[in-house]
Amino acid sequence: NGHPGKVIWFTGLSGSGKSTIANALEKALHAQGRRTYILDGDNVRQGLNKDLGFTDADRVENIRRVAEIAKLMMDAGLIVMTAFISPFRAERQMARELVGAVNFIEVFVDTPLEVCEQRDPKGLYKKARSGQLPNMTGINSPYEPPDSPSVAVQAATTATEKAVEQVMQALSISHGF
Ligand code: GGZ
Repeated sequence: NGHPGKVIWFTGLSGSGKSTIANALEKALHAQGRRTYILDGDNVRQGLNKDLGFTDADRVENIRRVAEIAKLMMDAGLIVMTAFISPFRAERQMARELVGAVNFIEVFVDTPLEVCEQRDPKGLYKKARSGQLPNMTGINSPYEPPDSPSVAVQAATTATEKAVEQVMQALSISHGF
């Protein structure tokens, strides 16, 4: 079943719940004694990728570097979760090919824009709506939903623990976990 490590690639809008589900999934994996790491904006965009913003080109480069790091960490035997918007199909496909399809689980956190916009914990959607933030995903920057993700979570109407079960099930079915 491929590599002992895996890459669980979350994709979805800002505020969709990617990090929440990744963190809950990490707890479940730890309970099974597995070693994990979560890559997200907080630990990557503040450091390695602090030269990058939110233009299309910068997002492409952000995701390219994230995919490369995820692969290295997977090679070290970790279950790596990535929680980035990763708005473009082409870059997610690139990540899948780099990591190897057998080791790659794509999780679409499919929360409607209206719900994300209502949550708006950082006020980014409001800023974008009022014309003060260019390139906000879903407002004035595109999001391309996956065509055939391993898992699609309706996070607005699904309890986090249920979402974790969905991902765990996908792992066991297609990856021999
Ligand atoms: C989207 C933005 C933007 C713009 C700042 N568009 O909800 P958050 O705050 O904590 O997560 C979002 C994060 C998105 O960064 P990613 O690295 O995941 O994006 S990508 O995969 O497209 O490279 C959001 C915040 O950064 N943020 N400005 N204009 N999200």
